[in-house]
Amino acid sequence: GGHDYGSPVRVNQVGYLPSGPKQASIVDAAAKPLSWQLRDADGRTVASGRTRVQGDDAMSGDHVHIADFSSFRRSGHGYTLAVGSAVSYPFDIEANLYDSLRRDSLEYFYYNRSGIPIDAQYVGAAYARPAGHIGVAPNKGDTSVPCLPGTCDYSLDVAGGWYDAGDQGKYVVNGGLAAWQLMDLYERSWGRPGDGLLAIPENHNGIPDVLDESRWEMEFLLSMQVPAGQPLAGMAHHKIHDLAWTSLPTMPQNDPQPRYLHPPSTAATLNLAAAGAQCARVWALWDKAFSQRCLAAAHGAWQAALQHPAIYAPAEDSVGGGAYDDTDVSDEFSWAAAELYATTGDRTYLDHITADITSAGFSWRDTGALADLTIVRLPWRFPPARVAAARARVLKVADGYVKDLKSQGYPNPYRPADGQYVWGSNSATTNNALIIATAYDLTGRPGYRDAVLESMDYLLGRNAVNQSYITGYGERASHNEHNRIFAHELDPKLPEPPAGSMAGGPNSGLDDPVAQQNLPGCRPAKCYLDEIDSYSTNEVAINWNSSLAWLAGFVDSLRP
Ligand code: 9MR
Repeated sequence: GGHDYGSPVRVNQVGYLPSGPKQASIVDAAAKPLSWQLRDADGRTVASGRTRVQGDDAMSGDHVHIADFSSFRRSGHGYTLAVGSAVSYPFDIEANLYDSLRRDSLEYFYYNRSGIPIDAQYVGAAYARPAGHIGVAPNKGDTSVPCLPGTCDYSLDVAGGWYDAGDQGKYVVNGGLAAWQLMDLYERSWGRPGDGLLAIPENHNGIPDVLDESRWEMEFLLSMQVPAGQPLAGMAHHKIHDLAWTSLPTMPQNDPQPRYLHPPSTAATLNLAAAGAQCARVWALWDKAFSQRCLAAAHGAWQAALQHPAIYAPAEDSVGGGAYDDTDVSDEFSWAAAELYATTGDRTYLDHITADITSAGFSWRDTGALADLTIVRLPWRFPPARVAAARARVLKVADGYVKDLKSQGYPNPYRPADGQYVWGSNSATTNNALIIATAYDLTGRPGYRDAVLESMDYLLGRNAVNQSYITGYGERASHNEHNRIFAHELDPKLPEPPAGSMAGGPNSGLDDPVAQQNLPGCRPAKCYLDEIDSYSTNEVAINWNSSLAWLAGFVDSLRP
């Protein structure tokens, strides 16, 4: 209670596709349908109707009505939806609605690159900054990083990659997933639209920009592999980050902390194997030498993981960086085997593909579903019986998500069985929507497409807090994500997060003091604060934006 969420009429604050579903969610206690009016920018009523009573929404506690104006298809700007005296934020109806989001959500990665100056030519003066962590004082630098004292006696050059999130650590498990999602976006679109899409330094090198961007991370992942001749050769170090948490704001080039390689883990190693195998596949056409480097690293990682199948990153190792701990790596084995099989056709990997996609979806910790997604992405590379089974499973899981979405007052394909929203719940929304989108690619059934578009509605304002979780998109969008670089809320001289970044979203765990103080007793879908210090509800992360970028690419590709 006590929070003012503004208008009870909740819409996608960016808008709707002319040919897509167009619904609003309205918070109203009325037990009977209400009348609604769709108005154009001049205030003229262009359509009207009555709501459907959806009822009490479990995740928000709101009593919700739904207005459906899908049959209205006229493009335009500045529409509003009115119910009684309440009026929504304005929105557009446009075929190219998602054109800029697909680019902004990918350019997010350039803004977060480590080890390279961020050039005003691409990002504008406000976002330009010197290279971070290349060994120029006060940085200790990522060009020669030792292991945590007593854990090894070599140093590695692990400069480059993307900063994880609001912190400037670099982690192999979610880095592998993020790189995978960008490469999967490439594989889905067969390289279209290719070079020149993004404002990044490589945008005129004749190679699709999404591959260039994913390579920035892939090179870092490769550098995290334990060198030959060392104990645990072939394994991947779990992560590299500061010894202690730095304060906000801290620009990367000003970070004075010593940084260490943390010990290898089986999970990180299998992430490297999976992303490396996919890298070998997608780069075969563009850069043979790099493709071969990726494949060699993937092979080495796979062998090392077989030899050391149970080395886990400790949950307690969370000072100066996140733990990213995971003590079940059967799903990582399965995913890596699927990628290696898809790339090499070597039958020895087939027996290791053991994890099925389930309604639990996927995350940096649970990667089993990715095996099925790769099988249906590349059906000609897998035995037909495997493809048929994977396809049936993907459709079944997608059907469940569509049902979950439709069962709620706000259209979220994420409806956790335990009734709690996780840290980064918006990435569960986008990852589940990605699975529904895959079902659409497999079948062309409009119901899947509509559910993906409605998932975008949820992210862009048709939700319990009337909030667009994507910076720069929508009238009431997140501005204050937890971030050391774009810390405008703390220092007005610094910029806000650039457009196209996704906040983690409601988290009923309330895992930070600011959330605990301000959100006691919140219903899961309302446990969100647009405050820079609420890292457990309002952080960004590479594996969340990679999912958003995938999805934005998908919805943009629905353009006629
Ligand atoms: O995304 C991670 C989430 O699943 C975990 O519950 C959470 C706590 O361990 O950590 C999240 O990842 C954070 C990482 O540990 C450190 N960098 C910022 C990440 C996003 O908040």
